[in-house]
Amino acid sequence: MAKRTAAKTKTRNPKPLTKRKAWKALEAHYKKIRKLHLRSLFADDPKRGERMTAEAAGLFLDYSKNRITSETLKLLIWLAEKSGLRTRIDAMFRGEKINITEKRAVLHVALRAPQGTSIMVDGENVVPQVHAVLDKMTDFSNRVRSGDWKGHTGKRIRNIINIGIGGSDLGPVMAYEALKHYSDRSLNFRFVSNVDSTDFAEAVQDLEPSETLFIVSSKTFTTLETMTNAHTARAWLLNGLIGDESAVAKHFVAVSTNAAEVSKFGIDTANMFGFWDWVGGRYSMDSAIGLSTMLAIGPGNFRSMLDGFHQMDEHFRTAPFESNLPVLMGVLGIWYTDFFGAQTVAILPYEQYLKRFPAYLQQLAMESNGKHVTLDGSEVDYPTGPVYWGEPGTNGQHSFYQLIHQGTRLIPCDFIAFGHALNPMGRHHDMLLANVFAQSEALAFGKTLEQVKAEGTPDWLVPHRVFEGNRPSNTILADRLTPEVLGKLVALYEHIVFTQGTIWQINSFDQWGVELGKVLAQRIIPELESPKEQTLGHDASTNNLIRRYRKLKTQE
Ligand code: G6Q
Repeated sequence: MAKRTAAKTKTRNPKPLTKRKAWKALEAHYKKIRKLHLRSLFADDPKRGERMTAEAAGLFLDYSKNRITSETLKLLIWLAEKSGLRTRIDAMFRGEKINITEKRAVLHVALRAPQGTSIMVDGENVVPQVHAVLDKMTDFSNRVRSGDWKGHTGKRIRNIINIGIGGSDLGPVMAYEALKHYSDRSLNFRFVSNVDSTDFAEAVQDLEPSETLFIVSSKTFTTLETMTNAHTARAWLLNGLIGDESAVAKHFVAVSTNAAEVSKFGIDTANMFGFWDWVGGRYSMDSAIGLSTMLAIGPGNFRSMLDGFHQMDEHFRTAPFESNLPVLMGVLGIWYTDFFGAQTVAILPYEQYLKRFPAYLQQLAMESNGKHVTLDGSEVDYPTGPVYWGEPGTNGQHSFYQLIHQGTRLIPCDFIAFGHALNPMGRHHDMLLANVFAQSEALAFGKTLEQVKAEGTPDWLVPHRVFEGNRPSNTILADRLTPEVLGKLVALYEHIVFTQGTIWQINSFDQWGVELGKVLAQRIIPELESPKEQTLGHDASTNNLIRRYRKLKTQE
């Protein structure tokens, strides 16, 4: 990889998106082809199913079941080019401060940059720092996994609890579930995020404090939920170990950027794993925030996950847009969101281990692209980030797929499937894959009135059994779910989000909505807890709810 140095690139986009020639051309094109059915698109081009595919770093993408023609794709790619996507990709990889509202670089790609490469931030190469933290995590993980690291009473650590929320929780939970097959089964992993005390109570109810290690994961180390849970964890530990404060050192480690707060909490900063302000929370699962992942799957597997991320980064950075997976999927998302008016995207992994993947992508995409002003602060006049949701197949088929097939909304779907099961048994995997292929086929082609009639369906029932079809989907196929493949998949979606954020001209890297929630709750806490009723300055509804809660609290 070439040495990259920060230089000033214009991040503001001078021409409003909807005034671009490419946008106007897409509007006109949409009017022409919006009624075209996938049935005729496939009938007119027998090679479409092979032609509209792309492959990179072992991920195969079939995008032929989208409501597009070759012309659509050309126009969408033109739009991406004219939106300065290439320049912005380069700016990100060079370490420029493209997160303009927080004046920060956006360098999750540096977290997986191989040793010996160079990415400069404020005149300093950050890659050696990344590897120093990785080495420290490796050493710690090896000590815990081998039993060398002992608890305060000399017992081996058996339970590891990650305390964190949002970006400091969803990645670790998703990766633990996704890679459970590769995890050390002699260790128990739990994740506490919610400030609801049930989360903590259930996580520890069958655990022995002397065998339990807490990882307090918080970039800021000031987040209400995490700090409340961390203090409760400390009290639980000390209570279990009969109050010896020195036990904290053996049972608590921290992952944070805030050394001062970590040591204030009582954690030795020697047991702190750092990261940097240029790693956004939702882009941090491959930083030290992934310490629980490394403890579960081991340092070797963690590094192959990083390698997977890096392979997708390099593909995104260098491949022509026409065959660039994140760009293709990104522009297709723009096509449905901004031209067809689709409001959601369904993520449908046909792999049980990916059961938390939709929830993870929900934060990645919705916190990043849930924005209504452009980089220069003007209100957008087009829809931005859609709602992400989903469940693993085949379970979803027996619940919400009905609405995707026959409802009144257009819901583009991403199907994710693998050539091999990690726990092969009999015919299960063939059945699983038969279902994924059958679903995308049925969504695209449906069932016509004539077909339903020909089946001998009574006339009154015919309309109910007709499937309009023309429901778009992507299918991603990979060999099997490994740490490396997980890295590729996550990086793929990170860069889809980046592609779309760039075209929408928004800042995908701040989260003022999340910050607002953090501040507002702090204001109400004393109003709920003060012994004397306070003068409340909220709206009438909030004031009333606060008063009612105070009354409820006093009743048995
Ligand atoms: C992610 C967000 C948010 C954040 C949490 C936890 O991009 O910024 O989800 O990760 O609010 O923040 P801390 O790690 O600072 O506790």
